[in-house]
Amino acid sequence: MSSDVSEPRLDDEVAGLKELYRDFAAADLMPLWTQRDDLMPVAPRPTAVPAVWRWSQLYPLAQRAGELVPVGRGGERRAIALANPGIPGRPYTTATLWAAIQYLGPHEVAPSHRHTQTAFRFVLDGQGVWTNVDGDAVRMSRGDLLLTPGWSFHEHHNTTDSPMAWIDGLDIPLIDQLDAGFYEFGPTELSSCATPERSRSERLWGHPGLRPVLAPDRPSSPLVAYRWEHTDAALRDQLDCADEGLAFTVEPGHAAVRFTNPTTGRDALRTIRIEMHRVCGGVSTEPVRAVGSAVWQIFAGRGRLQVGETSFEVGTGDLFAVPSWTRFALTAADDLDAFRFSDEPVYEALGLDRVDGGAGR
Ligand code: GTQ
Ligand code: FE2
Repeated sequence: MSSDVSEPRLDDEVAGLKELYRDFAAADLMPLWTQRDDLMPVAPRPTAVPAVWRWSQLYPLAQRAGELVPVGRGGERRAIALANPGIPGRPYTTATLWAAIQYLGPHEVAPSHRHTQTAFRFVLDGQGVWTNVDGDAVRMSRGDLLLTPGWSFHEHHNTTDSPMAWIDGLDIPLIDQLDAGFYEFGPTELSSCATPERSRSERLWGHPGLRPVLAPDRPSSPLVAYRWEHTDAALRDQLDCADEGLAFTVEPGHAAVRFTNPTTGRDALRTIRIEMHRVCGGVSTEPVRAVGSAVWQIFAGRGRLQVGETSFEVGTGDLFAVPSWTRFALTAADDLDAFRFSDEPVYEALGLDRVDGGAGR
C-alpha cells in the first residue's frame, strides 16, 4: 500500500475522532476507553492517606474554640473534624468516616437535633456531660462508648464547672456520597437536665445475656451506653482465658471486643463497627489490609504503627486513619488499649468485604 493513499485517510480519521469527542462532550457523554484506570482499578486506590492527629495538638485547639466560638442553635455543635490531607477541602477523616473532637464548656448545652447520620461518642478522659438520646439522659465518663443511632434526637449538656471534650464518630462522608442526609431541629428548650447514674437504656438492656421479654429486635442497639468497667473486664478476662490455654484472642497477646446490639448480636450500629483492642507490651499485630476504612484512637499506652508505607509513633489520645486496602500493623511499646471504628458493616451488607493477611477478627 502506498503512503499517498493512507495518509489522507489517517488525517480524516483523526479529524473524525476529534469531532466525535467534541460531540460526545456536547451531548454530556464520556466513553469508557478514554477514562483513567482509577475508574475501575485492579484494587482499591483510596484518596485518603494514612494520617495521624495528636491529642496534644487537638485538645488545646478545641480549648481555644471553646473560648471563641459559642455553641447553640445554628452551629449546634463545637465539633472539629479530623480532615484527611488526601481529601482536601472536605472534613472527611476517611472516604466514609467522620471523626471529630467535641468540646463543651462549663454549663453549656448543645441543643437537640436529629439526622440520618449515625453517631457515637467515645470518652478519652473527663466526665460531667450527659448526652440525651431520645429522651434518655446518658452519663459520659472515661472509657465509655455512647451511641446515637440515626434519626434519634440528641442534645448534650455539661452540668459541671469544668469543660469536657470527647471524640465523635459519624458516617457523615458516607451519607453525603449516598445523598441520604436528612436533618431536623429538636425543641430549643433543654428536654431534660437529669443526671442519672444509669440511663433507661442500661436499666433495660445492660444486664449480660438478659433481654426484656417481648422487646422486639432492633436494627441499632437499644443499649446506648457501654461502660469502661465492662469493656476493661472483658479484655482482661479474654487475655487471662488465653493464658489458661483457651484460644479466644485475635492473636497471642492481642485481645479485642466488638460492641454489639444485644437484640441481634450484630454490630451495635448499622453503618459503623466499633471495637476495643488490647495489645500486650512487645506484641506486634499481624499486618492486615481490608476493604473499607478505619479510625483508631489510642486509649492508653504507647506504640508504633505501620500504615501502608508510613510509620508513626503514637501515645494516649492520638488518632489515626487507615484508608481502604492499606496494610496496617500495630506494635505495643507497653500494654496498649486502642479504640477502633470502621465502616465494615456497610461493605459486608453489600458483599464488598475482603481481607488480606491478619490473624482474622
Ligand atoms: O454531637 O450531634 O461531631 O451532629 C458532628 C455532627 C457531632 C453531634 C459531630 C453532629 C454531632
Ligand atoms: Fe448530631
